[in-house]
Amino acid sequence: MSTLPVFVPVHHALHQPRYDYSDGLPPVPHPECARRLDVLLDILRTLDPVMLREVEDLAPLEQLEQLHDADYLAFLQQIADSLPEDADYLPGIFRDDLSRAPMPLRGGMYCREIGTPIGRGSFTAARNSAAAALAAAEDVARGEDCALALCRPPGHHAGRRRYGGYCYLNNACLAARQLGTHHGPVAVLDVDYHLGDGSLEFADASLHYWSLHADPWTSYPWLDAQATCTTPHVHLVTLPDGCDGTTYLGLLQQVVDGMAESECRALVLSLGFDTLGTDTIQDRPIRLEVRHYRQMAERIRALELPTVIVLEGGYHVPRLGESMRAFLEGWLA
Ligand code: OKP
Ligand code: ZN
Repeated sequence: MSTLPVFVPVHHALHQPRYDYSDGLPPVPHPECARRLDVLLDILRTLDPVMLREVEDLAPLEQLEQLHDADYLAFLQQIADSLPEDADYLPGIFRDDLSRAPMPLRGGMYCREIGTPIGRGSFTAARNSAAAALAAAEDVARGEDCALALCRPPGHHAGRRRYGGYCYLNNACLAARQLGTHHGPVAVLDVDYHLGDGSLEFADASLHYWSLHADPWTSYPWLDAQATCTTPHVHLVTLPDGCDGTTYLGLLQQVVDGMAESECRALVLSLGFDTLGTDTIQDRPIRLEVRHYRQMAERIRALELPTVIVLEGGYHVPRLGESMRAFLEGWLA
């Protein structure tokens, strides 16, 4: 059994959003908490094949600009720098173009929803999270068959000039672009509960997007995915309400078979554990159990593609560690 490098963004706790306003008032304590990574690290330290690698650097702005617009990145940097220590920033008005407005209003042209506040450390943490994904991609580009990045904050809802869904920078697509320069077309497979509407924006001939997700019309990100998706190279599977492990694994197998037929020779896996039946983030029920993550991993591993695994969601903190353990038991078997 080979060792698995696991990249940890050591500055993630600089990002501590206090409240999630996305379901209205009163807000709830923010589910995308630093504790998520603490419990994952607790379990990973007990696993023999895992080699933890701390990432201290921040993804360079020039590299981020290959995916995100420069004015968007400058906004994130400037608004974060302007904030006092304990503030959570949300824009007060939402329009397509606020480029002449004062900085505190400009967020309204980049922000998708009010569940994703910006704090003083958020952009630093997001760049550190992106750096972890890039470090994992570099390892795989150099010949490692798999590397895992414990990205926090997550990334799959972040678009070219949009943040939301707890995401600021698209870690998975950054990794895919990095990998693509070495491997040709890269598949991004997204098994997070939510459709990655940010990743969808980056799909093209060199980045194919495959996703299984709860109905995006009746759960976050609340959109008509087929209409949104204008490019080919996108394969979307909507999970039925109440979907159990058996149904899920059957649908996953169809996706995996399709990927095997595709020309992709490398994989970025957007791994979210919010498909777990007990995760209260869910708008519609998807009922996976911890043991199903093992089978999920076995099926994806069977593709035998060089793989970068990037953490996305998963908010039932007491079950997060065992979910990751089950996944890695399947992956490393
Ligand atoms: C981010 B990721 C549900 C509120 C949902 C946004 C969820 C973002 C999920 N009642 N708010 O894909 O895990
Ligand atoms: Zn999610």
